[in-house]
Amino acid sequence: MGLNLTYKVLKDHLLEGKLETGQEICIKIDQTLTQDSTGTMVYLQLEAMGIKDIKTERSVAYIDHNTLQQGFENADDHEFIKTVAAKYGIVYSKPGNGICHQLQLENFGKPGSTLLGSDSHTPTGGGLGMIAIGAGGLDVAVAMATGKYFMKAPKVLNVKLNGKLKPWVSAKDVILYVLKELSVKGGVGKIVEYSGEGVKSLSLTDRATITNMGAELGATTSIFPSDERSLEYLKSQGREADYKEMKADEDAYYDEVIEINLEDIEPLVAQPHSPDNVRPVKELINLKVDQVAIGSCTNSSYSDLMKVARILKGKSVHPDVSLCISPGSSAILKALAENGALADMIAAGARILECACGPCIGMGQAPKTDAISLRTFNRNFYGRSGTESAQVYLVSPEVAAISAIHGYLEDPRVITDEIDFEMPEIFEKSENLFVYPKEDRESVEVVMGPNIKPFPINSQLEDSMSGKIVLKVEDNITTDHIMPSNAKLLPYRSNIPYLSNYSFSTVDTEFPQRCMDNDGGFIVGGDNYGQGSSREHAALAPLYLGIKAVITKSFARIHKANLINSGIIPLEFANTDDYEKIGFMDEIEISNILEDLPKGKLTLKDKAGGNSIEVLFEGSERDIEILRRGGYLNYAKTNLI
Ligand code: MIC
Ligand code: SF4
Repeated sequence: MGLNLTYKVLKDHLLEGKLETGQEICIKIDQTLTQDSTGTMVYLQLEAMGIKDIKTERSVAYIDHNTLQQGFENADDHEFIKTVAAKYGIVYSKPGNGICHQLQLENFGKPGSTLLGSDSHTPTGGGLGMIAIGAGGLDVAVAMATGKYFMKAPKVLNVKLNGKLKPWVSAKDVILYVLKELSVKGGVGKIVEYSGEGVKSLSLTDRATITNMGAELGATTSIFPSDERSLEYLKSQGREADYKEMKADEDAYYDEVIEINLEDIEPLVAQPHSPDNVRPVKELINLKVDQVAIGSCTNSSYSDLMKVARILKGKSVHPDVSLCISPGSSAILKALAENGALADMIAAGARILECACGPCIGMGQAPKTDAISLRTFNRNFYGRSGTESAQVYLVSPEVAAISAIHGYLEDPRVITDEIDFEMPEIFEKSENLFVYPKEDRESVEVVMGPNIKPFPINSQLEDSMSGKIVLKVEDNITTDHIMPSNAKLLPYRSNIPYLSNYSFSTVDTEFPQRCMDNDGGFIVGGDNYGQGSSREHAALAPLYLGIKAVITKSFARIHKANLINSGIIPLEFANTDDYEKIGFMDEIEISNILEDLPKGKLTLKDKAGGNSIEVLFEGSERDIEILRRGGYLNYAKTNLI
């Protein structure tokens, strides 16, 4: 049987291991990206590795998350990243230039290449035929230092697209449809590969919307073939030379196949508080809306915003609605300014925000108490908007724009006018917001302001551990629960001691203090624990608080890797019913760890209930060695560098 596209790219990049599903492989990483909120930690770790040069072809450091400079903290972080980038030969993207994934696609995306990014939506690059994976910061630092990334060869889920979308149905509805079908854990351990006749009808940025939100499926990444539409896009970015046709063999093998007829899809909405809680828009019309936010790495492309501008043209935003729009990149904003679309948005009453993540990560525009907020973003987890009582609904740009005018959730199929606009033949870019590294890097001095604090490093694994269950939580706990992000906390991403005071603060405010009082302990969780962000702070803050192991029904991929990288053992119940047998504040003990870990089976003794519970460790030999050494940094320093 022939190769699918995923395995073709993996094969071209294979450095170690056998390319068989489930086996650990090491692949060559061509490009990396970081953004500021995870980047400070990545570069502190890179510095700690003591290397001189990076091994990747292109590495870029973006500033897009913490762009508000209310105090010195964010500015300190930016300066640190800027100087570190100059030292190692990394391109630096200034605040205001745009959102990392949009910029990476426009400026550096290359069909057939690999990209590792310290942000979970790095799979956006899959729209251009790349294997683009989101990972924890330490994995990205190691990829820069060595050019290597270790992963389990994934299963490949083929989504075959037939037909064509109907008017007013968009790429966002396609991915919401897939999420409804597969759920937020449907993609775990898999790469989602799109194929079929329907692919041709989707523009490059449509494809990027779909691969971007594949992160919400829990998938390792998603990928589209690279074809004429990719060439068209690369031409418009002045990068025709980077084009390469990429597609699966005719008789390619797939572990699973699902078929979707694009004609069956209608405008959809993801209701609070999960991206897979999807329903047709038509069933929820008349929901009164307070805020509409358009933008984010999912839906802030030129064509997304042109559609919005055309819907708003000559109309007024409803008096009760606050509409804010954040363009994905400075090149897009410039094009909208030049062709008058920006003026149409402003005339309609939209608030134009800078080109950055903004409200998507709670950096400003927190909605009012109990607000209904419609967003074109990818996540609507509890509390993420910055307002705990807000209800966030995820929609397409078309639904967002028409709803902003009407003041309640509206189906865009009520619009009778045709929308039409031309794509620019070429996007003229101003390179002024990128800083390319200079030849002479020797003299660069890395500047670390007072906001930047040392990060915790674990010590060698001990053979037995005991302590209390200091927290017991339900299914689908997100990294936004474990380490919340909002305008008040984001400036402390380079300051784990401060941040750890807020770990699980929307779940249980006593958690950090309880950890201090009990000399750390253990966390028990349900299914899909740690879904969402790639932020390794969700492992580093618990490490700082003394958490030794996390026992769950199942983990989300990036968070599990981050726990291992921090030297915290991720364990799963052999029998998920045992979740009920362990109680909050029970005293537990796990012994014989060094011998049992390689066997993948450990015994947890619950001292209070007298129960012996079997727990599983699923990981490679290398993962076990990392845990033994007390984390990936210790391991990388001696084994990889
Ligand atoms: C997110 O969308 O949750 C973020 C903020 O981009 C995160 C990264 C972070 O927490 O800094 C992500 O997706 O990885
Ligand atoms: Fe930024 Fe939001 Fe995209 Fe995360 S999901 S990278 S916060 S725009």
